[in-house]
Amino acid sequence: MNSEFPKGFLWGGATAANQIEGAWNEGGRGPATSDFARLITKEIRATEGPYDEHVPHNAASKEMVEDMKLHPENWELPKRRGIDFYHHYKEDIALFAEMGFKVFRMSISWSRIFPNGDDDTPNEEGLQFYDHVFDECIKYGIEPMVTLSHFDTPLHLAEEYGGFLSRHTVDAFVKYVETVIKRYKGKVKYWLTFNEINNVLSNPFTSSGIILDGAPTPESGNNYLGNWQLKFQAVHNQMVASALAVKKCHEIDPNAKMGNMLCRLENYAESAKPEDQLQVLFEDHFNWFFTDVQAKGEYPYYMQRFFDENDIHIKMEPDDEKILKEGCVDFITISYYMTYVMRYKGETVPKPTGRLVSDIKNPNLKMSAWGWPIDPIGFRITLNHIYDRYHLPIFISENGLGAVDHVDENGYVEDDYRIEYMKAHIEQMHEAIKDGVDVFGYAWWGPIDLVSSGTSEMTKRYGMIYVDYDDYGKGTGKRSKKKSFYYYKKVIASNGADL
Ligand code: P53
Repeated sequence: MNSEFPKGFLWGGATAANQIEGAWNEGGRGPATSDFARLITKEIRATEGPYDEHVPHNAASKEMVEDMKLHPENWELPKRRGIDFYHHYKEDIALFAEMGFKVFRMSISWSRIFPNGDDDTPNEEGLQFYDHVFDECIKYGIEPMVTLSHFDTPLHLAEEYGGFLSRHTVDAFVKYVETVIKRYKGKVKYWLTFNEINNVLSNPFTSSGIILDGAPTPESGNNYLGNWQLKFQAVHNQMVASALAVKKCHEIDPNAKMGNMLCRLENYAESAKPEDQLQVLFEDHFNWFFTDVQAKGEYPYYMQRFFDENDIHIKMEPDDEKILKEGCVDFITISYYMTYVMRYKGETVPKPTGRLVSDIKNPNLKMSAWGWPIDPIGFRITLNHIYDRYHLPIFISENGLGAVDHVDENGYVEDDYRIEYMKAHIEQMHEAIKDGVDVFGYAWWGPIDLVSSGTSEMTKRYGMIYVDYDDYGKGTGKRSKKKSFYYYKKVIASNGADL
């Protein structure tokens, strides 16, 4: 068997506008929900509980948003700063090119194009910024892959319309999509609709623009994040928006392709008890559901019982089912970070947890400093499951390790732990390809250090390029190459043969 990856394999890295750009109020950009995501440090997690359990992921209530507007000095809001990619994109893309990137996954900030999300005309300065970014990529032969919405709904749509709870937001999204696909036709061939669409369940604020009443408390935990009726309605509207985006893409640019993006949760049973395995099935359904609709174009049979027994009623417009059928994605993308352990909860009908990290530890796996289990073999398993289910080409839109890096006296980071993680995951991805799974590319999450999505920390670094900023935006912003930079460069140069 060939030790290389398939010819033309798209090696590269992935980012998101709200975690890198900064310049949140420059160039005519309007505010987005991500500008109201607060820093959640280790100290805050220690007093308020792990962020995914007690401090809801990226949540902001009406009261918090108001206070952040009136007293921004009282809040630490790192996504407003990002890593200042807005002013450094040339330098950063040159470094990606030096590593040999074939693909750069990034997102467009919707409120840079339409400051309120639903303005009559687009903001030309915002459109020009992305023209420059794409031109820079193309100059080096790097294919841009662009996420249309990555956890940064325009704030105006969130405040006035409840974000994706309203069809007004769907219409505004479609107009935005039409605008950017027309503008960047010929430059962008790969598009993705909603980043980790399933994270609506745990992250309704930044993801879907749903602002809830009342501040989260340790007691309220994830319940604070709204009821299922609300969230599944927003999900439905986003599914329709996603299908309409696929249709627009095909109409406007027949050479372009549109993919989904699922945060893949691969689940293991805690024991060989059938009940634990049943729990795996339940949890799997809540994860597959999103891709089943986006790739197969209809609601899967298993959701009906969940909806019926939980009194969930999805309001559909007359054409919705037709739109979903006609707007199936061309390829599948996933983020893969870890696996989850399931124990039976005694329910006949499942309840989605909306958890981001498993509450049951897997004793067989090591964990990252943020408690994320490291499971390369799970990656091979998950790729086989996906291909078996959809038979569509797969792109890995995210995989990576968040870690604390130490800069030595020479200003160098020897991140062998990151290299080890990368090597193990690439090896297992290769095994999956040998199994017959059609994987056409791999994007490392955060090839350059960026602001964390979940906690807004800079301390949680993913990069092969170090960025000299701390959690509070202090530092020079200087970029430097870590040991993993040279490793990834070698991997790409050998098309995966030299690991
Ligand atoms: P951070 C949780 C679990 C898995 C993926 O996450 C997740 C999250 C959200 O925290 O999100 C994706 O920065 C997301 C990226 C994000 C990345 O994973 O919390 O698409 O925006 O940065 C890593 O460590």
